[in-house]
Amino acid sequence: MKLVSDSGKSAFASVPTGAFSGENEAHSVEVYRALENISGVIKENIINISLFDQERLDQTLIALDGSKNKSNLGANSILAVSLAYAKLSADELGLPLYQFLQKISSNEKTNIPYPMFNLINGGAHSDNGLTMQEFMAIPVMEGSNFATKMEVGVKIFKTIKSTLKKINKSTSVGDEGGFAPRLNSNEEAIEILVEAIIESGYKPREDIMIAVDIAANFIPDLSTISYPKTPLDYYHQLVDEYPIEMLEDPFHDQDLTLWQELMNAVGSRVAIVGDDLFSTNINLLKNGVENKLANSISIKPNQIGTLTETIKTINFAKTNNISFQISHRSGETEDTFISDLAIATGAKYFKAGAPNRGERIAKYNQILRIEKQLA
Ligand code: 2PG
Ligand code: MG
Repeated sequence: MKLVSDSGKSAFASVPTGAFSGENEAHSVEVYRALENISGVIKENIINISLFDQERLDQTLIALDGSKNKSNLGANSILAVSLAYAKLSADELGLPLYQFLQKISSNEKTNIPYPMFNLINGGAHSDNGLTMQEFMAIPVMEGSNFATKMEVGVKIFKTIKSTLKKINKSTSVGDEGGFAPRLNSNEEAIEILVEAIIESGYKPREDIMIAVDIAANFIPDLSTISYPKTPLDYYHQLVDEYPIEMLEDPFHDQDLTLWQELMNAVGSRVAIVGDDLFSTNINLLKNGVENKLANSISIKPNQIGTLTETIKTINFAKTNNISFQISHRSGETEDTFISDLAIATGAKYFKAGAPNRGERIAKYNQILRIEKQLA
């Protein structure tokens, strides 16, 4: 959608969608309805709001919707307006978007995050039968900039492609641009990743860490992947055996005791990320902090529906020592807002899929551009 200011400047925003939306997420509506809502009732109610007051705009949108989960107007219509308004405000002030976002999130220091390259796709993002959803490489080499990390990601991506060719597996890709071969197990996917890291000339653990998004809500019975071990023991073993830095959504979001047990077992060694568990919702995160469910959160603006609420959740995470990744969705557009948001808020990680396919590359490229400006 496009927002125009009195001075004639304009800003565009487009918003993504997930393969499945978690139950706790804000609800989106059909695209045609979202567009109708924007050009109808939303336009009527925001036309007199001046720029630079993000909180006022977002509160107006929330009140206008009136539901608990943005299901009346749709989180997609609301977020698009919220993001376009931020872009337009930045432009009117003559600021790059990340600087404007840094200001409104009251963040003192920008940060260039670690990229999380999703190199093997499974779960709901492919039809290869892999139960876990994402197998990611995180270049962590001391002293390397984002540009170098990008090259490393591309190199490992290419190595996986030749490995798969050698073993006669498909090299077609899944929703997030990573390969989606039929493999025998989740461990086989992790092993291919580890081998590719070594073959590309890097040291697992020292240079590259691995993140796994289990997306457990979409695996009806977790013991099918962990058998003969319990899921808890199975994760413990994975962390012992492989250079794993992060386990995302390891359990269903109802099984809170298991989250706590995993935190007790390996929380000091790995990031345990609540994605569907928290859905970028500050109240769910508060409960997570109180009950020690996780030590990390995935931030996706469209899970909550406005920029103001997204920033509030981020700031709450920061004050409570919860690390965070800014994340894309499986169904993405070419919009690069999240790249600016990650740098502006000081995110530790940035997850935008494989270094492949335009909608993912666009986001990594925007980080590269800002890195250059900051240098
Ligand atoms: C996730 C996201 C992004 P989806 O689970 O972390 O990778 O997937 O957008 O399909 O929810
Ligand atoms: Mg996830």
